[in-house]
Amino acid sequence: MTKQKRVLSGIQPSGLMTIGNYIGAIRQFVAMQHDYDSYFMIVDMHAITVPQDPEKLREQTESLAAVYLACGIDPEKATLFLQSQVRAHAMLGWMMTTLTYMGELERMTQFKDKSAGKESIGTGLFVYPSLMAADILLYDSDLVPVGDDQTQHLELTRDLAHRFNQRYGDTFVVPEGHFTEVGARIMSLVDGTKKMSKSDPNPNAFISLLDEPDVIRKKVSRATTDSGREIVFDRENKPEVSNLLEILSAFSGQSIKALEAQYEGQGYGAFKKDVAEAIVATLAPIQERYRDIRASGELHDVLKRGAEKASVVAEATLRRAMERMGFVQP
Ligand code: ATP
Ligand code: LTN
Repeated sequence: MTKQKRVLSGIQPSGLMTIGNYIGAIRQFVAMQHDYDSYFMIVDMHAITVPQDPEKLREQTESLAAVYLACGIDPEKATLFLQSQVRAHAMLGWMMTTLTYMGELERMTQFKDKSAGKESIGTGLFVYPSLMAADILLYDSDLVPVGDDQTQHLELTRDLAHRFNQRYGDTFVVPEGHFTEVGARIMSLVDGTKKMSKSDPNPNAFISLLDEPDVIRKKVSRATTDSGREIVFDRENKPEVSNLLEILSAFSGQSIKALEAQYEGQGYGAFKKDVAEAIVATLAPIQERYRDIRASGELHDVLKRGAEKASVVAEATLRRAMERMGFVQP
């Protein structure tokens, strides 16, 4: 029997999960857990690269763990864990930081976006990609499913793996990114040129996985659209309508081509209604499971078992890397 390939990914507990995270990330994780040896984590150490209120961080971390489970991650199939509960991330993160060049980090668009206009920028935000590289390399990950906003970070991870392997001898598996075609980048509902983001200060810009049906309907009906009438996919000239088409396609399973044909000659009103209802229908059962999981108290057990399993793999890789780099072993 050939060894199953290993998949690993992570999401920050930096706010309520959006439908962008669902389409671009979680939905893929759920599908992949059946065919791969899967590790999914909540990257709480990445979340603190911008200021977080401790109580809120704890709540958001638990909420995200429950969302993973509610969306269909099965802890019997996949290892679900908190990054901060596997200490090897901090150590390998530091080792990776020492291999990373300033110029490489200065080029990262996520850093540029998140630091723009801020006066005091934590150095953690700057070295974030080196920690992400450690997250991935610790598990000998073959595939890393992420939205296309993570392309640069993944390229750096591959470069760092090569650099380490060249300097110290073959140590790390060089991972591949795995990007979805439909929905790789869901855009903000108020600005079709900006990514939908759970940390957007304007709640009308995103739909959270836990939004009530009426809130979803309201947000979609108020979503920005251009003054034309045509429902066609044209990212350049009609970014907002294209985004809604992409969302409807992801939630209904119909191709964008088929949707364009279906809505030919119709106005935005009926189209937006269908977009909202497709989202509501998918999220209703997820929300119900979410409430059950939060009420059951099973979360801590699942996370504890996940961290134990992840630690075994991560510690073995860390030991190998430390030895190669020249640390004295106990
Ligand atoms: P933040 O606002 O805190 O930066 P985020 O909403 O961008 O958060 P992350 O935690 O950075 O989300 O990302 C989790 C996963 O979801 C990643 O794989 C990312 O690529 C994916 N993702 C995030 N936003 C979108 C989006 N708008 N469309 C598709 N995928 C997305
Ligand atoms: N940077 C990613 C989150 C992240 C991640 C990872 C994703 C941190 N470590 C390891 C995949 C693998 C983001 O902002 N979406």
